[in-house]
Amino acid sequence: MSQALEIAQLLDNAASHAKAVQQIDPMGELSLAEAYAIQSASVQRRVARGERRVGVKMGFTSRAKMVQMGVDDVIWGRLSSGMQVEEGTPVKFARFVHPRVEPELAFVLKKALAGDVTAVEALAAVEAVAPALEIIDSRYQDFKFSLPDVIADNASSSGFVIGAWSDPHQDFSNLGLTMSIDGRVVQVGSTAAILGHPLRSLVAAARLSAAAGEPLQAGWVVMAGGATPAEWIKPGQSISIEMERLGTAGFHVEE
Ligand code: OOG
Ligand code: MG
Repeated sequence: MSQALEIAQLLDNAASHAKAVQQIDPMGELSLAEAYAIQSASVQRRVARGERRVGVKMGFTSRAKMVQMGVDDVIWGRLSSGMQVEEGTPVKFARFVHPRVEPELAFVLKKALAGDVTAVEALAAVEAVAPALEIIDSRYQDFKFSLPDVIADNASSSGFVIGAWSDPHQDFSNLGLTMSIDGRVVQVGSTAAILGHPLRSLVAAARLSAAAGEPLQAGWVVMAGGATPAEWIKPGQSISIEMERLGTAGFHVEE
């Protein structure tokens, strides 16, 4: 087995058994191409077990997230069907290593979208937008990683929850949002924190995924990235996002 496949297996096992592993590249020596090859191989293992690819997530698209995690490059990850959490349903805490949650905006596409597209072209491919929560769960001890580490670990992807879909032909460039845990507001922000406009995140997703030979497909979801720092999740908690005009999304963490 090649070293990339071995690392992919290590990280995939860490995710399936909810058990942390040591950083694979603490000094950040791997190239980004090598790190993405590991990511691809680890998601391939999920697909081989019967999961489907359902979209893409963007990471570090806000200053808040870059500062919180000490990383300053936009990254992307692959979403699979096993990561989708139905809105309002319970998620078992035992499925995670040390989960965090962050407020995002989600797109669903009505058309494929690939390569160097303008924001106008990107919008024309969007079927709908929705408030969303991402559950991130780094497979590395203490949630600490270098840039290649987190890329290899599928950008900490673990779960995502999407609220009701809305018409994208409205101004969603600066929608106020709050994230609450057990009814208490823990983060306040705006969709403008996502690269100044969440559409820019979709433009980046179209470019990066096409460059990797996996262009965005009709029906795929694109998670635009956290608008605020992430918060730790504990068993028994209920988490929700409320977004101006677009509404809410939430889930409950089961003991
Ligand atoms: C990496 C994933 C970043 C986002 O929305 O910025 C991310 C992490 O913070 O563990 O999902
Ligand atoms: Mg995220």
